[in-house]
Amino acid sequence: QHKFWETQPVGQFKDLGNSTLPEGPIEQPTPLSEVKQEPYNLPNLYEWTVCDMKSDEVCNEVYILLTNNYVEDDDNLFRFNYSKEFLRWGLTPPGYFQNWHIGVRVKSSKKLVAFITGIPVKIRVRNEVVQMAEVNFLCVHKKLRSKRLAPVMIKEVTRRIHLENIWQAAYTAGVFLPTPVTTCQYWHRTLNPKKLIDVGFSRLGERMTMSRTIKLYKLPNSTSTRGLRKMELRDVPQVTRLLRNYLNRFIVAPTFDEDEVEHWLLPQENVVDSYVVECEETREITDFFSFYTLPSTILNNQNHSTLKAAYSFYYVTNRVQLMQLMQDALIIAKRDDFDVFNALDVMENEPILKDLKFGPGDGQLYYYLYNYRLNNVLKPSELGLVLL
Ligand code: YNC
Ligand code: MG
Repeated sequence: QHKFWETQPVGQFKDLGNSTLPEGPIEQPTPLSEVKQEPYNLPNLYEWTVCDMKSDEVCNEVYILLTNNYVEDDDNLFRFNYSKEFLRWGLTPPGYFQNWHIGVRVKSSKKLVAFITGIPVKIRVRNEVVQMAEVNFLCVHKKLRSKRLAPVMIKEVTRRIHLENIWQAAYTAGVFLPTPVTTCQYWHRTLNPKKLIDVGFSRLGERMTMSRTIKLYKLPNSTSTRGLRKMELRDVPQVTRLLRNYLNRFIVAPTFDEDEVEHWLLPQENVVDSYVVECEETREITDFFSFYTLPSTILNNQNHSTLKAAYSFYYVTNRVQLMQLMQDALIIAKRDDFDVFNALDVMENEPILKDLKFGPGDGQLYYYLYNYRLNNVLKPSELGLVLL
């Protein structure tokens, strides 16, 4: 069934529901001297390369590979189009390892044909904070598919992570593998109905006209939360405290320090946006939300070439209801010309999505942990982790 995944320290299908197995690491760390010191072998025409994402030239090569070969929806209408600035941001958080940004080139032409990345992250699972890697952006050029290159890429990134004395990882995928921690769903809130219908992202509902649809998705012109403003550098300590505290309510969630909050949440144009609610009397920050910018290329449409999508990221609610905070996020995204606002059913999202006129997407997003067993499958609402 899964010739590769059956050999890996991940929860296996045959062990599902077997509660005699202990929670936690599946395999113990080995001494670093026993970790394989040389890279795995690639087929002869190819070679490994480390991708320096701070180099404009290399970043552009990665961008081109992903733009043409990365994740598409089930109907092949759209393909993720991560921007260069986004890729650089997503891959260079505090403490990142450049040699976890792994490419494969054709030896003769030096053309970049495959990619995989890891970044370091501390993730709390119940009461245990575990140093992990987040593995993402696995991509093999369309012409090199189904040649078992992906397992070599995964083993190589694993080896380099082990060499930093890190033994666990978190990752998400649209494919079902042994075995998900939880299964999530994307929900989509239409902001620009006409365009979404034109490009086949959504359809006109039954007995709906375009003008009724436009009216249905209309939003107020201005936000309703008093004291709402863009996050600034000076907010980092307060946002860090709020977020650390808020994320404690989930079974699996990252723990961010101030440097990480600055990196992941300080607004960057066309990459990430964050807003805080500042109490007008005390000047304290009470609430906060963020979203990232991830456009998709629209494949084969005469009139439109990109879909501008916002993705709900981390947030904290205290004084303000999540429903109101998220509605303000929609209003801001609409003002900033996004076509659609997406959110997973993680954290406390699920109960508010329908009321805010989000509709469920097709396809699932599966969350996985490498070398860490959980006794039960989690509910999406028990998860406080959002990957890019
Ligand atoms: C996938 N997405 O099951 P079995 S998500 C993990 N994640 O192995 P081949 C995947 N494994 O089942 P292809 C996977 N997709 O036989 C496939 N696999 O055991 C497994 N698509 O390899 C698959 N990006 O090379 C099978 O397949 C084996 O040529 C087959 O290449 C796959 O980034 C892929 O969707 C995905 O570019 C590269 O289809 C290719 O098809 C492609 O014959 C479009 O591979 C883009 C796309 C995936 C986005 C992502 C997360 C990746 C996580 C990888 C696992 C990390 C584990 C933790 C490592 C660190 C550990 C520590 C410490
Ligand atoms: Mg392959």
